[in-house]
Amino acid sequence: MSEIESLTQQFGIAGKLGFEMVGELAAARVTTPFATATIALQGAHVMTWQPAGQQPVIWVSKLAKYAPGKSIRGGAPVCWPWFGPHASDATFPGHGFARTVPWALVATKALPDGRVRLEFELTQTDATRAQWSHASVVRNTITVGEELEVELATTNTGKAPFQLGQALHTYFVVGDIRKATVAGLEGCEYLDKVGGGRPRQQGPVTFTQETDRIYLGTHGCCGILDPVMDRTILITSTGSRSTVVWNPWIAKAEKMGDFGPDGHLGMVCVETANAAEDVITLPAGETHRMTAQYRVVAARG
Ligand code: TA6
Repeated sequence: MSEIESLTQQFGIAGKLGFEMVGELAAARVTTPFATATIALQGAHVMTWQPAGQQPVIWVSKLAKYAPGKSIRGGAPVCWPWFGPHASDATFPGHGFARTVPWALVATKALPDGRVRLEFELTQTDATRAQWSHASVVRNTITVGEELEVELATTNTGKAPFQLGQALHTYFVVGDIRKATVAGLEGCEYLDKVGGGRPRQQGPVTFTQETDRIYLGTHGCCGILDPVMDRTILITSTGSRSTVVWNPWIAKAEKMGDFGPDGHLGMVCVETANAAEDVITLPAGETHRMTAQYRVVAARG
């Protein structure tokens, strides 16, 4: 029996949840009256989400690669158990290993209100334990409906506290980054990874060059205002003290090689995170839950 057949037999829900290969990766395909979505088992990685009657909300590059051990350019990558470069070992993968290793699908459910929920658990291996020796369990629970809900839950199953950095590194579709803005971060201090320093955000975030900022002490609600697509993407979060805003702009996107021509124009990352000085110290036996909810509202009431 193939992996797809086995997944279908164990977790499929007729008319709502099936499984297919996307490139070399097994993926769940969710179909509800409210939205469709695809989620790769590798990384428990939401690749697409499109509410009914809407254009796609989650951006994925036309040049994205779908192969074991490769990070997908786009979607909602899970950055765990650290964000950015590893604190002491430059050979460890940026943003942690979670997004490029297999996760096990542990449960699926068709909810009474028509949404579909999938729960994934990262499968620890000798390779992951070599980079992260702390006893822990991490689950990513994704609920597909008119809103997309993602909950990243980390449990410390060991005997000592550990530090946890994490992000839902979500790429959103915008009509033209030069006209889009991000509201809700006004007054927050941010680590400017392009210009340096810790400025304070004045007014909405606008995009005229490479933008790579870790907003600190953020309060769980922001929005991407898109006048070209005439919509706002609302992002609400819990268990997150940082918000990362990123657009690589022209040179960085070209250098990365998997954005495609002018790929940077149609996307922006607004990441629900605990990064930099906002990392979490998780006591033994406790669970930290970080959630993000995405919803599209028409720009005009
Ligand atoms: O979240 C922004 C960022 O940290 C940028 O600095 C850039 O490196 C981006 O993530 C993409 O990282 P990736 O490892 O997915 O190519």
